[in-house]
Amino acid sequence: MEKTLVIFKPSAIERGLVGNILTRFQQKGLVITGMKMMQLNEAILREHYSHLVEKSFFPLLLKSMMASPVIVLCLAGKDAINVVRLMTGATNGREALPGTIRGDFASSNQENIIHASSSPEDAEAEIARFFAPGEIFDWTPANTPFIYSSLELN
Ligand code: IDP
Ligand code: MG
Repeated sequence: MEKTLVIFKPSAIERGLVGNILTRFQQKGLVITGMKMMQLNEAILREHYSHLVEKSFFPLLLKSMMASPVIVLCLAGKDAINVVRLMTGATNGREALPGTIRGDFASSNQENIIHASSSPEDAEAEIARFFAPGEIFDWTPANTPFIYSSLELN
């Protein structure tokens, strides 16, 4: 199954949204294969957001992402990267569609509740960035035949 990385940002932690968002992922049929709380620092954020380090808002983004511990999550499922991005919604919470996580919980470009990997290359690098190999559990829930048809499970 494809894996993707999600970060519950300080905006999710501070606002008590962890349970709600985790429930959404579980209801969708995504499988938790790794989960832990950690305090991010500037070094890991410069790597994670390397595409944004030159932006004028980057210092504020750093501060925002270090404002509290975060929870990192490795989710598995068929097409999990795309499924989770669709559930996440547009970057700016004011433009994210209702029904998406950002559309339902965010009103900001920066304070937008979760991070989700945006490509297979990013997902692989991000999972390795935030998890040691022994922290990811490859397991198959017993309910899998009720989540996917046998044709979808090859
Ligand atoms: P994404 O999280 O939807 O993939 P990216 O463009 O990769 O969006 O940006 C990473 C994060 O940087 C966003 O989730 C948001 O927290 C922050 N960010 C992006 N653009 C802006 C901006 O214009 N102002 C403030 N923060 C921004
Ligand atoms: Mg991104």
